[in-house]
Amino acid sequence: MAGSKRETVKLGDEIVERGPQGATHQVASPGAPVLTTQQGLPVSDDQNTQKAGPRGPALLQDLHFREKIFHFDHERIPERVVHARGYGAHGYFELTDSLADVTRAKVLSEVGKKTPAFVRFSTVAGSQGSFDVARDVRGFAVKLYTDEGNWDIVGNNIPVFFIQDAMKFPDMVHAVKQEADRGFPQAQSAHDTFWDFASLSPETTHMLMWIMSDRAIPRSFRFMEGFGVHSFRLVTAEGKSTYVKFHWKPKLGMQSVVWNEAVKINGADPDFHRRDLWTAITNGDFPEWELGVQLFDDEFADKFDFDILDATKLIPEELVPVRRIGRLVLDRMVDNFFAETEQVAFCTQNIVPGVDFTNDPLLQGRNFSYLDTQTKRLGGPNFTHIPINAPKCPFHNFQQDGHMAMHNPKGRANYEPSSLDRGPRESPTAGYTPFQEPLRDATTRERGALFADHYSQARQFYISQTEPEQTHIKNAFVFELSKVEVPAIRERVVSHLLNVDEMLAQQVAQGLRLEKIPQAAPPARPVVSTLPESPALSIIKNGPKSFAGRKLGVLVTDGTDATLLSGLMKAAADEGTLVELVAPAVGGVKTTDGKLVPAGQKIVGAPSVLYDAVVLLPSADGAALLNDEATARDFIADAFAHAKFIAYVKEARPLMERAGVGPSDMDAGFAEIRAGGDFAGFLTTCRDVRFWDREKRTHTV
Ligand code: HDD
Repeated sequence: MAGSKRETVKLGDEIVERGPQGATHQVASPGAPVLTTQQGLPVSDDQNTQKAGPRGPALLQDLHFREKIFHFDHERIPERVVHARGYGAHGYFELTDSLADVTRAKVLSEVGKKTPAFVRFSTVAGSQGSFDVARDVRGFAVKLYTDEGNWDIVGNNIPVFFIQDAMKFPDMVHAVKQEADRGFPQAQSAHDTFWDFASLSPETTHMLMWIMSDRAIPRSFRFMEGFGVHSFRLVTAEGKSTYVKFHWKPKLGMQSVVWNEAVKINGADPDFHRRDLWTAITNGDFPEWELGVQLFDDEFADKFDFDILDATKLIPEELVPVRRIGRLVLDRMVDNFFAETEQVAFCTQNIVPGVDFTNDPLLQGRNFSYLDTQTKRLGGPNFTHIPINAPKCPFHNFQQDGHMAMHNPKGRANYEPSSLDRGPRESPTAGYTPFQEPLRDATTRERGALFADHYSQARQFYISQTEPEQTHIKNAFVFELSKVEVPAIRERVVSHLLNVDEMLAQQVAQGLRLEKIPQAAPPARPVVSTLPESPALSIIKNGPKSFAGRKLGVLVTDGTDATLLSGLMKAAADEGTLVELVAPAVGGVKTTDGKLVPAGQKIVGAPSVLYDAVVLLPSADGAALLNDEATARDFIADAFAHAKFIAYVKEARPLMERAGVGPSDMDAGFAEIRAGGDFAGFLTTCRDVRFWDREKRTHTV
């Protein structure tokens, strides 16, 4: 057949096979599989449709073409209505401290046991193809494949939520997503409808403080906390309940980017967070979190200033310490993104015996929504048959049929009780029994009285931040509200902020140039202004203890000092820091020892926003070559503006001046590296992540 004739040709340094139509293939290795249709029919030609003659019309009888295009046409499934953009990885959970005294859940009782896990991180508002570093909450959804069934902790990187009652979820999501008429903005809360809804819903105030903080622009999934958000219950075999809040604490400490960086990262690398997780795991640098629990009883719940059923409130760690009971390690990327990350179906209703729900009205609404949405998204009730969703423990039931049924009951009796086959039976002892909570009240749509306090914890969050963090919150409000077109909405937000912190409200009003400060919104309950600072709420106070897992961007040119470069590589390896060489060409640079050192990036594609700190190691000639390269100047100017630590050799100084960083700008965030340079000292300084004092000089409006 004409279509299958092949000849061998040389392409670059490779020998390849070329078909008559010009497409080239690697030379087939012996025993390589033959391409087939989905029915297993071997394919002779995958390049050309069947036609009536070489120039003739295509023939409908081409079954291979029809099957291929039909399948392609059906490749997409509905994206998640929220959390559409996400990234998942496999790993395990290992219990280090038993909770057997408060729960019958085996996964929380057997110390040392490793339970397989799958985690999906996500942004909330953006579509699947949006960018990673949006200002947004991050989803932190964990599926634990326990011996007693799948347990999903479907949480976020922020411990509180926008709303108190699931009834408001569709409104809140409609408001934050693209506006209904114009279909934009994408993956942003900085627009009228979001702030309109938020400013008319004072219960959002606490969450607004969090999403205007740097928590909403994490440096990486690896550097953020996770929270189960709601109060759940742990229950013993005897039916005794203890309330619990779940926390995931990152081993690497917390770290965020700054807003101007986020804006630029999204252009330079929209997959910044995905790439980070992929790189870390494929390099064997497995990210890890500790599972922490806050345990408390009814007596605490009754005395607490807030309702523990209200998901807009948290329990300060200083009041109920977080007990660390296990570790979650992510050590394997998926084999196929669609099969696993896209098809994974988290459901808050997936719990195990010994874990139970509370009457939190947000949680109870979620328990309906997740199952429902998977049916739509994954096409039917058998989404649990997809390998990523199937339990890893034995499971038996009489549910049958439906689209794509993969696990089908065997035998005659597909029901119980039955006397015909010895099928699965219920177990009053092993089975899940709901916590027996007495029901007291008459049917109502009211909320608990304490739910009406919307400002006290918002204030507590704000006063717990360091000065740079407070400035970032203020700047974020000003940025977002400056994108809001309706002045009344801007004023309404300020009227709520007056109940949080008067100075903050004034600064935001000033940043927006409001002519007069509006009146404070009347609080539905008096604001408790005596809540003490909670250091656990600050990122900077809980930052890294080392520079491990972070990335250095090193500007090199021909003539870069080979000894300095190898000293830097060694110091970075000792600290566990990744190094990426940024050069005029990706092929690399010739260092002083005459060797060609390959680069990781060409300067035009590697702005310094992609790195946690930078090192400028050009030769004098190399620096002169870059003098008129705008991206090289931006590299330095941005590193300076983003308060990064900068190490440099004296040869870099003219280029630094050209970038607007002269001798009078050199602060303690700079380190000059001389012959035999001390990179270890520089990397120790980098543990502080940024030289925050500089920000006051670089961001003045
Ligand atoms: Fe939700 C997805 C987290 C409230 C309805 N939610 C979803 C995901 C996360 C969260 C992490 C993505 C899971 C994945 O990676 O597949 N959601 C939360 C948290 C909430 C919350 C922490 C408040 C504490 N969610 C919430 C409410 C409702 C939903 C109140 C509806 C009443 N959420 C959904 C959903 C999604 C979802 C529509 C979309 C895709 C999916 O479930 O699988 O059912």
